[in-house]
Amino acid sequence: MTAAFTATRGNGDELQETVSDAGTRLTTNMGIPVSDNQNSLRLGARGPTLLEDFVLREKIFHFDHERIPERIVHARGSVAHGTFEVTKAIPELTRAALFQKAGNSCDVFARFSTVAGGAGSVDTPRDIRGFAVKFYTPEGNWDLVGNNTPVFFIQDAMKFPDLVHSVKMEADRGYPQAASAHDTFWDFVSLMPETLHNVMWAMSDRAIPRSLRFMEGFGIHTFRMVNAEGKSTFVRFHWKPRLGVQSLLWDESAKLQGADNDYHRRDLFEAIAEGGFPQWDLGIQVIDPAWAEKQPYDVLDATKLIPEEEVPVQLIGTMTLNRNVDNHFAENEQVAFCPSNVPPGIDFSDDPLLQGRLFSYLDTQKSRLGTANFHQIPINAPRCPMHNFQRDGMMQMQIPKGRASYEPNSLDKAGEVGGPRADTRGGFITARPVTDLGREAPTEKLRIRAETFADHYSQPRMFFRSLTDVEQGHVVSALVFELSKVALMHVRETVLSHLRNIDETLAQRVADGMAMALPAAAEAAVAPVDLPVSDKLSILKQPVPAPKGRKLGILVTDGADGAVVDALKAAAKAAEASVMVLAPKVGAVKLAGGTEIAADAQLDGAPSVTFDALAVVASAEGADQLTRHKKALDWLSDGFAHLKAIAHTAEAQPLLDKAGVSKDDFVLDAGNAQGLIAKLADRNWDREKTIWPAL
Ligand code: HDD
Repeated sequence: MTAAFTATRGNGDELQETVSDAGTRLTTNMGIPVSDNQNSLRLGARGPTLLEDFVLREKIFHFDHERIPERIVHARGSVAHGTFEVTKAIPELTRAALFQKAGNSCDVFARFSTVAGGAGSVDTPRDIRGFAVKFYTPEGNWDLVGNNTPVFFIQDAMKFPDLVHSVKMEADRGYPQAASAHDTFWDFVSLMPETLHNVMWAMSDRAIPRSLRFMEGFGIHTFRMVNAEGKSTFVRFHWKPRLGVQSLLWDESAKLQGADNDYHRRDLFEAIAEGGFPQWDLGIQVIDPAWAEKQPYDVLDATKLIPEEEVPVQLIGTMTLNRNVDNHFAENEQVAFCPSNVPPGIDFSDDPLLQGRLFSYLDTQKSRLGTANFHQIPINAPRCPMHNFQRDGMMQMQIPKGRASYEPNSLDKAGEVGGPRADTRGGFITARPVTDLGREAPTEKLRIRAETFADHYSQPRMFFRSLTDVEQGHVVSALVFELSKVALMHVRETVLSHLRNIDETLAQRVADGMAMALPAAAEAAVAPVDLPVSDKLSILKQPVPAPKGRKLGILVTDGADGAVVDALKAAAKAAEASVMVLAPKVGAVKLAGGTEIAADAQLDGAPSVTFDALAVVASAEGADQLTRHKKALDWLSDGFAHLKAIAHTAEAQPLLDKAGVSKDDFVLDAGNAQGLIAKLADRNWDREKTIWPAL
């Protein structure tokens, strides 16, 4: 076995990160050569298997232990390696070495996840997405463990186990998997109005992203940056995708769960494999304490966002994901994120949710990875020098030399290696407690929730009212869908009573959607106020993103015009979009003129939900055959219902008619390749009104 060493500890010792088995001899784990990997050792050709067979026993023993406990939340994740480059130095805010100079860079490892489902669940349920990034900085690892929404469900870590128990599969029946549309989640929501803001985001299009590449990320909590003089500044972190933000439609995301369980994981992997490296800009909102003091909410409250219109996001760096993992288990399953990993210059705030997280992650990694030495697993190991006196433990991979395993020691005076010493200037110094958010310095030990955290309705109202009519309609439909699955009537009613405090029309529409009467409004601890709308919270108020990174599906039949296919492919390529050609049979399509081309996929295996826009390049005969092909009709009628652009040859018209595709601005001639590509990242929202009943 040959080993390629890539991660160094900087002390001369190298970590084995990747192994290549190419051209090697098969051995047991102890290196004993194996002569036969097909047959166990038995007495005679048909006799009993022998206990003596150490090759079989070791192989089965290892297999029996191949799994580690899955994460209690965020079990299903997709990962990639990349780099982070600083685009704006911010020494005035932080002493972190990484941010001292524009152009500084470090390796990163990103993991995106769904929250509620198990590791083997689907990619496109309605759910919040995790957005965790490990920066291997020159001063140790910084883990920014965020989500794709700027707020969280609860204000205090004390409630996290309850929140998670309520949303996971119900305890007695073991279902539903990866879904919030059930009694226990909504029961919890109905009793905990602080959840409502994140619930509104979860019911919006944000919770069904088009893919991981089209999501924003948020650090959520207010963090602190500390400069070389020890001055601390409160900040919030944002990730802005270069490809823009886009979501699926609910029907599309539900159908994708059957069409491609791995839709998001595949999308990320393929984009990187094909060189379409996704990028996000990292931004910060710098919070002025005097401004914070005047707000009707507390910036230490993780259920509140800070509108970008009020505090603009300043971009400070760019992440580029450019390398797929070599091994899903070694990297995705074994990566251990801990919000407590911060380099000098980045620090925590007193947000009570964040404070609880500082304990939970370190603790959970020990139970997932089985040893306090999980930091030595290559994906978790820092890429800078790491020296201390922590010793031993299960799965210790290092062999520390010498007898200095304690400090202070004076062994160096006797010519021995005395080991590392604390760096009083360069080391991490916890920021002094601050009262500069205008709040009182803590004096008593109290088990209470601050009064400044008490308004649970104003920001959900702001979020809802910041959306376009189309987006508001989606929130209403999602609430009706989820609450209709709630069997406990009193829970439905209590949720409606909270919705009234968010927005009366919202509550009325949801009640109407369930044919229920509106109950009295819930009693609010603090009466909600009308905050200014924030256009940045809406996806559809932003300009339509470029077609880059999107996917066009071209359905081709025998006798089709190859020049039209080529023109569509060329236009997509020029726009850095990808193309898949599909045909009724994958092996070959005979184009007009007799040329044969192979398709990339069979029609049955590539439903239109997996594409951003569609084209049908068919001959009259080919189109006629497809009018009797259920999958071809579904392909088009789904694409039309999902508001996608559809280009087609004139010969395909009977097929479109049968599939119920009627003429509109997004139904184009297949010869208009540029027109189609221009609509690749867009949807025809006007069409929605004619297809989906408004609630
Ligand atoms: Fe958490 C995992 C994000 C609150 C306890 N969380 C986890 C992951 C993400 C988040 C992205 C997956 C990490 C990975 O990819 O390995 N969590 C958040 C955000 C929160 C949050 C954005 C609020 C702002 N979490 C939170 C609280 C607690 C936890 C309040 C407990 C007190 N989270 C965990 C955990 C997990 C986890 C149980 C499960 C697996 C893991 O940590 O490594 O410890």
